[in-house]
Amino acid sequence: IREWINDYCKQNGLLTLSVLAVISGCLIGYMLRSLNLSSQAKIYFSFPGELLMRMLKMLILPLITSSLMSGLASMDTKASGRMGLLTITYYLWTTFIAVIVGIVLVLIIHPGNGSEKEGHTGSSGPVMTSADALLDLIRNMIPSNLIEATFQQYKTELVPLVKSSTKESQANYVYIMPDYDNPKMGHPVFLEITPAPEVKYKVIPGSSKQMNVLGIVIFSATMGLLLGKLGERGLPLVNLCQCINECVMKIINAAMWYFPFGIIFLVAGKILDMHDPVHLAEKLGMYFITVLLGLFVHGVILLPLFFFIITKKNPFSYIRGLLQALVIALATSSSSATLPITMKCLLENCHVDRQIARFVLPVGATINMDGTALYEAVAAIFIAQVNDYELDFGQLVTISITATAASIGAAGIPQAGLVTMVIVLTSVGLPPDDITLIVAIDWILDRFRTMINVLGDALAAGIMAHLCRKDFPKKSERRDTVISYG
Ligand code: DAS
Repeated sequence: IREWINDYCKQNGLLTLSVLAVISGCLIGYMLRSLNLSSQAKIYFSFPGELLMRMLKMLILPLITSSLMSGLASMDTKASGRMGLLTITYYLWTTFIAVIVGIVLVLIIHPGNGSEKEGHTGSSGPVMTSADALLDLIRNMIPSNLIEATFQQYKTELVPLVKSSTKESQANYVYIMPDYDNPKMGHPVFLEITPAPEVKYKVIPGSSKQMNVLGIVIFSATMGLLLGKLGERGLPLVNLCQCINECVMKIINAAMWYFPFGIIFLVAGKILDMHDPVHLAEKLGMYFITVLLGLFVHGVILLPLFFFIITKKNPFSYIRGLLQALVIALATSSSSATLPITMKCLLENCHVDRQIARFVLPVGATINMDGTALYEAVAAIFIAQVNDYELDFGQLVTISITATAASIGAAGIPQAGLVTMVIVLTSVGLPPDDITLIVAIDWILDRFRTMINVLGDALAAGIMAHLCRKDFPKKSERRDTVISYG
């Protein structure tokens, strides 16, 4: 028994601790709600969870740049070109399938029937067109200042766009994305306030300086490919990236033992902040179930089926090696923040070739968001149903395309999918303000869709490792080869 316990702790100790941390975080959060803590006390209580998020955020830039630059530089361009094309094609295919799953389910279940729209006025003031929103996303993908864009991550200023002298006194919704860097804000996921009638806020993608990792990925991938062409002249930088990459993985190993502790406070702090869950769930229950059912069908049935069909391997033993990353995705609701753990799981538990993981994961964490795409399609059609707005086939096709595009543009940070949903809503003439119908429970659904996003990326890496096994035969570490030149 002692040996079994020893083996179990070595293999699954951290995973078990993390799962127990999520469960105890929920229980502690619900118990503390009855104490009606002050907002200051909530901020102090959430502090260990904030440290966890900062640790993970700190690793994103060095991990992505060093992985992509060293990974691509040591690949031969023919092989990396083929893998890149296969990866992007697979990502687009699975994202589009996720959207179709979502649309079919929301049309069958029809959750938006009979939901009353409580005091929601249509959008007033400048309406964000889908073209503006789409342009804004592309604008965000090419940050004018790479370093600044990185540090803008998770920061979101909500710009008071419309200072209307409206007289209506309905509760307006000020939606503030989690701003971990601004302690005054604590962790407000959603504030329902009734500001003075003269001010009405709106969320638009442009107002959120959410760092879009895609800009960094494009830059790093380009640098990696160019470095590969430099041959020996590029070796010093390639070696540097290899060393940074290995050091980052060692830091991750060390930081991981803090994660269960941080997860307890991160989850409990969120629960402390949330609104009356029962009241909201009554109204949005069917919508909530529709999204979760869609994520289940896509993540537990379709993605593993694709994996099995292509690799002829058991997908669930592969997924078992990813459980730690899926728990972190659930706790942090951020694909980017989970990336270091996903990388570690792929390399150590799933034994995916390092060069493939270094390319597939960072690209996937930014453009491959099956969970988000499914969610945005379901949410848009749910909002149409609540508005008794019958969508025709052409509009459903528009939603499937814009939901795919919006998920590609969403950053891997908490609730990014909600912000990019403006594109989908405006593309079929729905009022963007109706986001407020679903925002209160978005932070819960965000966790599950982030899990599916991470799962999709990791399964893609396993599929690419199978399809490109001839291009990247199992060899001793590339680093030794490169260093020997050095
Ligand atoms: N939280 C995002 C992610 O990290 C997903 C989303 O907001 O839809 O993948």
